[in-house]
Amino acid sequence: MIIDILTLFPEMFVSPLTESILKRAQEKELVTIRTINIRDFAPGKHRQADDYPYGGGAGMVMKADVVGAALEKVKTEDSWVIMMSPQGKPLQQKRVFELAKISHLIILCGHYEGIDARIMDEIDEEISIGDYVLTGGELPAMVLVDAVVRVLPGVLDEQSPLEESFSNRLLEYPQYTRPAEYKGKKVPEILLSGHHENIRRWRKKQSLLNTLLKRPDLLLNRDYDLEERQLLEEIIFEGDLD
Ligand code: 4G3
Repeated sequence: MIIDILTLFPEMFVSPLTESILKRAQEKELVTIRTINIRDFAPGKHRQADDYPYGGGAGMVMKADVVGAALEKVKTEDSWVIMMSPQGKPLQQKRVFELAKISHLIILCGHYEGIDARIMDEIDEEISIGDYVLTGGELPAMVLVDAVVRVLPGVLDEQSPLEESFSNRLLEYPQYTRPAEYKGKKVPEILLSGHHENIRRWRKKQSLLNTLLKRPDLLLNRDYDLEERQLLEEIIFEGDLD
């Protein structure tokens, strides 16, 4: 997969892309991530990439001709062009898995009050990372890149992204590591039992309980297998829900 990020601030991406899992994924050539400076496509000695809005008002608008020239430079037959925007469809894990199958993603980061509206014909999809406004699309682009790259085959050592929270649409069960006791709190005994089937069932129940308490909306419009029905019944009749 190739990801091209079009931005006025390529320096913002340096450390997120050169640390930890995103760094390893690039070293293993599972993904090529490039940043393209939109300002490089601004003509003249001033390299002006933004201008005052027609009709007046606060802030600046990114110029369609400059952004358009940058897009034309990187676009190919296989490109899918995404713009990070508060007006986009809110990103969910399901869309992350779909985007991970595309060979060439181009991510356009708007800044200021946005980009000249005439660029919209050249955009395939607007994506939002949530209902709030940031100073630019760079942080949202990093969120999107991180979410997509982590589900590419070979990026994580385990096959965990397939059976995790939000892909089976339940929150995660609690995790514990050493020490066996912290501030008087012991690790649940079942995790030390070595009984893998009991542990699996306990974790599933904890996931259901966690989801019921923290994100009950995720339990609606979901299919339940027999075990999940039994576990939910146990949870309800044990009654320690508070
Ligand atoms: C307005 C994305 C602002 C128009 C971008 C870009 C939040 C998100 C911006 C535009 C952003 C988000 C830049 N803020 N919720 N700011 O994903 O095209």
